[in-house]
Amino acid sequence: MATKKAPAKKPAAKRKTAAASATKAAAAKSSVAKASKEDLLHYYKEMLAIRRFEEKAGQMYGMGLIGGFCHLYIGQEAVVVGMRAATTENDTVVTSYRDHGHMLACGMDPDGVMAELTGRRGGYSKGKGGSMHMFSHDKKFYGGHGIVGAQVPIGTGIAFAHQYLEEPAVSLTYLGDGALNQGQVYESFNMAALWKLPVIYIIENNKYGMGTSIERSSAKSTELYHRGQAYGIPGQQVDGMDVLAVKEAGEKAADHARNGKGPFILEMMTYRYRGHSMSDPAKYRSKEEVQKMRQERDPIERLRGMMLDQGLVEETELKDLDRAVKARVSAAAEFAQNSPEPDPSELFTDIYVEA
Ligand SMILES: Cc1ncc(C[n+]2csc(CCOP(=O)(O)OP(=O)(O)O)c2C)c(N)n1
Ligand SMILES: [Mg+2]
Repeated sequence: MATKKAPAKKPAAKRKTAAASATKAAAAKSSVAKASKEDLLHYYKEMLAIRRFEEKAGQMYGMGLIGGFCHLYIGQEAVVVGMRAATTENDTVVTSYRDHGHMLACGMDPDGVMAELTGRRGGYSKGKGGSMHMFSHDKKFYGGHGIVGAQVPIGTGIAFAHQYLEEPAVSLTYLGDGALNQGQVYESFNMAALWKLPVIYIIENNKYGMGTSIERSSAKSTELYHRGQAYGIPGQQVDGMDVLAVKEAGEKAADHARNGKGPFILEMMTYRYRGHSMSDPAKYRSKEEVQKMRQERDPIERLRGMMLDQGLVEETELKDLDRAVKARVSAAAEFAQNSPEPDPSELFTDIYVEA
């Protein structure tokens, strides 16, 4: 029987990236002029609130008040805050286990998030879900998923629901650079493009999937925004450490998805300062690399410097804001610790939804 010969692979160097549908890197340049002082202060406060919340969570984990898995978002704050600024309250969010920042950016109550982290009754899942399992139908946050890449078909399904129900909403589906190598991501891309679903795939490229660098896990290009090319999905690479650049790119992507043009991919170039989770050997990157990123690219310091340089705010105004944010986070930690643990009778409740 004659067998079909697989076409010979071109040598890697000769294989070209036909970036036809992908717009070229980082078009978005920050422009303070486009945002009001109130807007800028709001973004600053939102990013700072996530940073302080996560620092507190890290501290409480160290004190044994939080158990199980806990993945901190420190360093990546500009991504969710910029995307939130670019979208509406009708838009839905789904993400991975690195999810506390997404919840806070969606407007979820820090008390409920911290209480869930500490396994208390006042938590979003009554203390029975923990860090990776919180949801808020009210705030349109659909998890919090521990299986790498599994949130992508879910986000695509939510986009299908938006289209089917004729809702003017976009599904913001966040995933990591590591998750992008999962097969179900590409099944989702195909369906989303085929049915022109209103979804934005936001790749948070923090350069590592646990201890594996993007260079070690990519067969060809380490630029991820053109991974939807085979399906005709446009993509853009964005400076994910610049909240204004994120907002600008997010607006463009949301406009595309909301107006029936189908999915869009945003590759956010970002960085996590802490380990993958609370246990991390930290052997896969140097301290200098982390330090350099913190010093040169930090999204909060960058916005702070920008506002001060332009004379938009006084140091004292920012200090007052810092104090208010810290006090809010302390109150959340207090609430969590004062909330009782779930009653043993709750062990088998909320497992199945009766339909
Ligand atoms: C299907 C599956 N495989 C492996 C794991 C173990 N795992 C947890 S997180 C992770 C790395 C994912 O990295 P990335 O998508 O870049 O997200 P980041 O942690 O950087 O936010 C892996 C391999 C898992 N949870 N699920
Ligand atoms: Mg990653």
